[in-house]
Amino acid sequence: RVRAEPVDPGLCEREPIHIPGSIQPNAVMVAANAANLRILAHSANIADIFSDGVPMDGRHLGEILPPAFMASIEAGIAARSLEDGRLLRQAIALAGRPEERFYAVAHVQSDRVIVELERAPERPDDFGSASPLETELAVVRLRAAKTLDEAARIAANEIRLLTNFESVLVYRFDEEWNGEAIAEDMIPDWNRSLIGLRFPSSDIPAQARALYHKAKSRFVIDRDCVPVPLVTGKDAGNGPIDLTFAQNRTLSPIHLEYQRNLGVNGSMSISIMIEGRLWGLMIGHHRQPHYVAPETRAASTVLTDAFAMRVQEIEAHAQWAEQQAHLDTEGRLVRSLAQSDDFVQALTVGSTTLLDLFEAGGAGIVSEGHVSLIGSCPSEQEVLALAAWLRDNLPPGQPSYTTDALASAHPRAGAYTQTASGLLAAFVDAERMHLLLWFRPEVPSSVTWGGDPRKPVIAGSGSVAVLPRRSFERWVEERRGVSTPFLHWQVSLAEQLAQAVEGVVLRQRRKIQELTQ
Ligand code: BLA
Repeated sequence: RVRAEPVDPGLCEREPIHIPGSIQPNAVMVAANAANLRILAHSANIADIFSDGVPMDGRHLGEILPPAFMASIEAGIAARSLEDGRLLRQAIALAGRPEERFYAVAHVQSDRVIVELERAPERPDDFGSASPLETELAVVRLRAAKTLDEAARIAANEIRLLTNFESVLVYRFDEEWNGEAIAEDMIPDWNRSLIGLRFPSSDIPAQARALYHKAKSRFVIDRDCVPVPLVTGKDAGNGPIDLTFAQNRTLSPIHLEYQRNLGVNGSMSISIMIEGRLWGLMIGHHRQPHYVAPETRAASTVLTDAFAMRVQEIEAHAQWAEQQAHLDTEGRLVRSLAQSDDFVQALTVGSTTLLDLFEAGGAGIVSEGHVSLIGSCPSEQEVLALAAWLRDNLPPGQPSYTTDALASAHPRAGAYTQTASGLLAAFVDAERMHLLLWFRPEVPSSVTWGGDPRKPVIAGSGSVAVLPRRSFERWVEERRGVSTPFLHWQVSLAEQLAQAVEGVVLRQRRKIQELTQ
């Protein structure tokens, strides 16, 4: 299988994207000491909003922000309700500028209060505006989706209507953090499609995924804007200003280069969280700069959460239905175990056998050197060699083992990939003298990548060490020696069954001891 490693994976992952030292120019930022509310840093464009603003260093936040907003900030600090990414948002007017509205966001990070003030941009036609009614209707449509694909299609469409991006993609991570665009909604005149394409994990490196796990969304208005640096005062406190939760953080220049290569200017990504895991991203693309109004940003986050909840419901229901059928089968096997002194016979002979579990092509038991096989399996010799390999190579105490590409772990399995590329093994005893095995056949498949995943970066020049790839040309990888994977619940069910077998093995042993005494 292709491992998607860049030239030096560390280079991408080491970029400290939470402390870029700059923000996007449509906002002004001030940071103050959370204990005394004295300003200790601000963005260099402070005079855009506070024309008498310089010097700011050491002034009290209350000198520049309206009393009602200050009261909410102080209450939030006291109640510790502005930490861990929780935001205070208010539309405010500033002294001396009654005709203008500013969108203000405040939060606390590392003992600092960070306040961002945003002005509506000059081109109102770029506004997508979300009404609560529209959002509600979108949630109703999402709720009606019966499958993951349908829910993803509806979500991409609704979020595009809401935000006016030219394209919205639902991007789903796999187990190795590669990702796939599983739904796409776009305007007809953009001659490009990313649906169905796979992208290597290095396109969204580990520290970015960790950040997206915490902070739920990012909006880039203009990829080519000049970042506004943060200016720190005499006493800026400990360390650089952490912008993990800042709404107007500038994004990694390497990523902006990637966007350029993709032909994207304004963009959005919203984290799709399912059961505390970063499941994917809702991605928005625009060929021109694109501003999304604050209410609309909030609405798209809500809608993305609604999508996440619907996916969780759909997946939980599908799993429940499937699990139910297997629980019945397992129940029958456990009952026949209880009535039998010969567990091999109980599990391999009769109307219900091991082969009825887990959609396997073959199943078998290894019991102290004896092999019993049903269905389509490797030979007895090969199964014995596999059992020995499992005994010798797994850490002690591990109750089971599963893979969907056996030959890449156990080279001798290369001889029988057609019958057994997938393996689920559950161990009856700690010494692994008794094993339950399920085999799945190879399912040849192809994965189409958006560019060659073996070359996610190209070497930069001068001070720039790496650049993202330029080409997103389709690159087809043929996958051999891979089966459909065994799922987590199937592994635990197999472990349970192995435990039930252990009882029978012990009973058999006692009987033999009694007879021989
Ligand atoms: C971030 N990379 C991202 C983000 C996306 C992608 C969506 C989130 C930031 C955002 O909101 O735009 C990748 N975008 C994609 C993919 C698709 C898409 C896969 O539309 C497909 C549909 N990226 C590289 C390389 C490096 C890299 C080689 O390709 C590093 C050397 C880095 N990507 C990188 C970094 C970030 C990122 C550092 C974080 C950006 C930030 O939040 O500051």
